Amino acid sequence: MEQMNPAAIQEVLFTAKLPVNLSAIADKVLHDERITFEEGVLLYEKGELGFLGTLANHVREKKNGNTTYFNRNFHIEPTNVCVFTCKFCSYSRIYKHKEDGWELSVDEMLDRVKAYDGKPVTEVHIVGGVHPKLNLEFFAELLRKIKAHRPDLHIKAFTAVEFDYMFRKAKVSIEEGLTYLQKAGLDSLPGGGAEIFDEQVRAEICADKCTGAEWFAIHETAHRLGIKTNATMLYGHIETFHHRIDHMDRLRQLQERTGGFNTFIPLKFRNKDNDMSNVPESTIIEDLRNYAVARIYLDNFDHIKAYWPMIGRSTAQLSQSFGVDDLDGTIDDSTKIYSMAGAEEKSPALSTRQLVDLIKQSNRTPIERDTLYNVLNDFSNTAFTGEEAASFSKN
Ligand code: V47
Ligand code: SF4
Repeated sequence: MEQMNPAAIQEVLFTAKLPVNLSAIADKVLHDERITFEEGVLLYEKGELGFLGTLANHVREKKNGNTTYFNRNFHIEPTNVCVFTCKFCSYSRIYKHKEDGWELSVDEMLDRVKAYDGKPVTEVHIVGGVHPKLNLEFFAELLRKIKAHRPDLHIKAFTAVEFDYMFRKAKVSIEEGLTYLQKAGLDSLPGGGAEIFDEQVRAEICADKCTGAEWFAIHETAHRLGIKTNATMLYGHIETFHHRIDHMDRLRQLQERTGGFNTFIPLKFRNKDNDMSNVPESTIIEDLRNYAVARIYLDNFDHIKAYWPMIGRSTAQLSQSFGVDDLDGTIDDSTKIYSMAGAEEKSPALSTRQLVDLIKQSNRTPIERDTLYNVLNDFSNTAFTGEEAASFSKN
């Protein structure tokens, strides 16, 4: 796919007879200038899908060319028991039906890791509920055992919400807690728990868990310790466009200071079986517009990731023309947090071959990355045949 030059894009946009303020924003984006908070809100309010996609695709291709990244990972969810009561959560079981709660021991989780022995996965993603009985030492032991078993497996683990609770209970500072877990084997942090940073929205949808400021304190400390992190945004519920830009603006500011974020992951709110089931879900058009605005606004983030189990395979394909350059991983079918909330993919497993095909069908170049975006394999010319197809598709 060949990239159009900024002048050609400008001409196309000009013939579309844009309002003056939108064409001024287009001009800035095409000349690599940062857009303001107000301009971000205006993009959400006035930007048509095609307009936003054209600009976002320009930024995406400038940063990442035609590449779409993926990684080979698997998820472990230690427990779905949680002391918190986020209204959007379909997964936590402490206040609801405790009988379908689960809680894995360290050895059970190690067995899940061992199930991938000999398979070409590079990352384990560990996130779960906040169980009142599991503590810092339990998780440190888990990390140590995983590293002892498979030292090259990157461990991306625990949201700021889990850390906040763990460190308070252990009466250690964020720096002490993260350093301790880093020594035990923690490599990077996923982006969960961010939701929407605005204090009033948080009070409405997740009043009792860590605040936005606490989320930032954990991510900033991680960056200072050399630990890369991700950032998410749960969108499409009660928040306004202003709240979304405020969320991204806070992230853009921290990224400016530390450069410690790997990727931004918009998470579409799903409304099945939770206390916000009365809130309608966003349309696919809004999902694509949201990826595009994120790509344009977060000019200091290298990557925008679409979490395909949440939005489904077809939207994941489309998203690659609206700023997305990363489709997360092959994962497996053990991830419950989304399927329980009504996500598109009930059993979200994609083999490497299926993920590669999905990217190729979108005319993008499939590149396997590790967690830190080092390139591992270019799959553009890989023919999956016979035994190779079978072995690749195992994870
Ligand atoms: O913080 C919970 C979200 C997040 C719902 O860093 C929901 O690579 C939609 O952060 N509808 C946890 N979303 C998962 C997470 C994540 C996922 C994939 C990749 C990475 C990464 C991180 O899940 C929570 C919350 O925002 N969530 N319930 C729901 N009903
Ligand atoms: Fe607990 Fe996380 Fe669900 Fe909130 S989103 S209730 S913190 S599991």
